[in-house]
Amino acid sequence: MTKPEACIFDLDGVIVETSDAHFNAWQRLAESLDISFGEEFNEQLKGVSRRKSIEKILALDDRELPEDEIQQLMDKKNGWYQDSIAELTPDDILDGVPEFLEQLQEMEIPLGIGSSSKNAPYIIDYLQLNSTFGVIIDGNKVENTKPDPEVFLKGARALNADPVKTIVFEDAASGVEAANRGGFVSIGVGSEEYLGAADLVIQNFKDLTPEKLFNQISDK
Ligand code: B16
Ligand code: MG
Repeated sequence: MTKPEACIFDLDGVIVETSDAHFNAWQRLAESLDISFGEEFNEQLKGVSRRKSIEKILALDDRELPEDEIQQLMDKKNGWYQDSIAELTPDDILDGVPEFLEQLQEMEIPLGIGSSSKNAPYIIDYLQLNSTFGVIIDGNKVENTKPDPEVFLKGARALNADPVKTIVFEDAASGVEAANRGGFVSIGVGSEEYLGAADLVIQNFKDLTPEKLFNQISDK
C-alpha cells in the first residue's frame, strides 16, 4: 500500500493497555452476581460498549434484571474502572506507539481515535495525547457499538479520508469486524488467534515503522 489518507487508532488495547482494568472490574461485578467468566469470554467484551458488555455477562446465566438495576451495575463497574485509569500517565502509552505516531505525523498523515469507550476523553487527557489526534470519535459520539462501523466511518469523514485508503488499528475482534465492514484496511494488534479476520496482524508497535507496515499491506 502507498501512503494512506489517514490512520485511525482504537484506544484500549492499542494505544494503552486498559483491557485488564476493564476485565478486573467486570469480573468483580460478575462475582458479586455469582457469575464467573474467564479470559476467553473476556475477548467478547473487548471493543463493545458498556451496555453490550453487561448484557453479555448477564446472558451467561440467563439473568434478566430490571433496567434500574442494570444501570446501577454499570455505574458500579464504571466507578471501579475510573479509579484504576486515574493513575494513567504518558509513561503508560504502549511501547513503540509514541515513535510510530511521531513518524506518521512527520509524514503528515492525519490521525484519529475510534474508541467505544465513553471514558476515552479522560484517558487521552491522562496520556497527554490531545494534540496528537486531529479527530476523536468515542462512545459518547456514536449510536452503534463495534462491530458496527459507525465509529470508524465518522472518524474517516471527519478526517476527510476515503475508508478504502484509511488504516484502522484494532485489538478486538469486534473492532476488526467493524473496520472490515466499513471497507477500511484493518490491522489487528495482538494475537492471530482472535484477530485472523484482519488484513494484517501485528503483535505490537515495537520496532515497527510506517514504511515497513505499508510495505506489508497488500492492496485489497
Ligand atoms: P467504557 P476501545 C472499549 O474501548 C473497550 O475495549 C471495551 O472493553 C469497553 O467495554 C468499551 O470501550 C466501553 O468502555 O465503559 O469506558 O465506555 O477498545 O473501543 O477503545
Ligand atoms: Mg480496543
